[in-house]
Amino acid sequence: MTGERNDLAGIGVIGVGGMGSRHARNISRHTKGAYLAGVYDPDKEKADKFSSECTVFDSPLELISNDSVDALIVASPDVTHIDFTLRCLESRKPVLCEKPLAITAEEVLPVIKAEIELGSPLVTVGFMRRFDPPHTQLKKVLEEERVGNPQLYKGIHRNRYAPPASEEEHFITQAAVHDIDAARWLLKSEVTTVYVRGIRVDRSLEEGTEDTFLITLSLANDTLAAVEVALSARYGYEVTAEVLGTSGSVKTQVPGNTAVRSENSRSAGVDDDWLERFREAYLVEVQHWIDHLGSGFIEEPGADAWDGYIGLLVADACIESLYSGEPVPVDCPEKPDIYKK
Ligand code: ISE
Repeated sequence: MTGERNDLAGIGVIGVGGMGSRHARNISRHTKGAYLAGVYDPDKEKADKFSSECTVFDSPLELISNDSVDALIVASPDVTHIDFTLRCLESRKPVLCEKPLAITAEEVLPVIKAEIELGSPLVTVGFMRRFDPPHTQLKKVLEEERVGNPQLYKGIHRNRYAPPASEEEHFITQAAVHDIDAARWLLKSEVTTVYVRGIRVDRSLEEGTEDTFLITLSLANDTLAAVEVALSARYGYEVTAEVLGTSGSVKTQVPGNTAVRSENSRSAGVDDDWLERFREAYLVEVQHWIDHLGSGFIEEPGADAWDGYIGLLVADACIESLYSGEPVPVDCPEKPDIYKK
């Protein structure tokens, strides 16, 4: 490692809003094998909160190129993800980029080209459900064939309030992209057709802006996925996954929400947001990333740039279906060899 502490990887974080701050604090306080070498955020007040723990850089490019930084986490606004990721590849530094990797699939192609030229993946995409214990336990049940062959994935993805996106297509790329990746990952197949319908639940949103979606995915191995993405659920934040197999079904169980009985009633807590619900997943994800940082490459990425690309290819089709009201086919290209795990 070129980091200042030879035995530890120096990690830089670009963007220290809610998500980036969580990554930075996980690196700085809760992981092994790495230290927080630097942060950048255009909001100096947010960045300066880390001035006692690391160098606060005045520019993202200075952070990326600094010798004390071995690898980077990109947690800046979605529209900046692809450019910062490409900059990290130019410096041959592994990068964990928050989802979505870009706004459209086409924007990801230069990253795929760059990694093929480099000869190995350097990019990991932050599909953290792949590290979420309720999801990994469900995946293990499927791999042990305890419910037969998977046939149908059903997902619920509810936010309290719609994320700060202006149009519904951003809701698809910012939120539903998780469910698309979960369906591909759990059913181990590629999407061939999408059908998406939407409604507006939050009446304070502009008329015509939809915040609640039903997404149906058909996959190449004749399996199906049905996902509800409800971004104005108000009561709390919930993500669940269930897979029906040929001899049973398996469903995620969310730990931690105690059941309270009092005054002739029973209640259980519901998480407030993704930072709370996926607290452990983010930690497991970043520790896995650190453990697999090679010099100039990443072994066994959780989700790689190809997953980021295909997720956006499906998201593009979901947006087209949402607006057309028709099913839309998805033509997933052949996976390049460097992404074949
Ligand atoms: C946010 O960026 C996330 O990644 C959350 O997992 C998702 O539930 C939320 O809708 C997104 O805005």
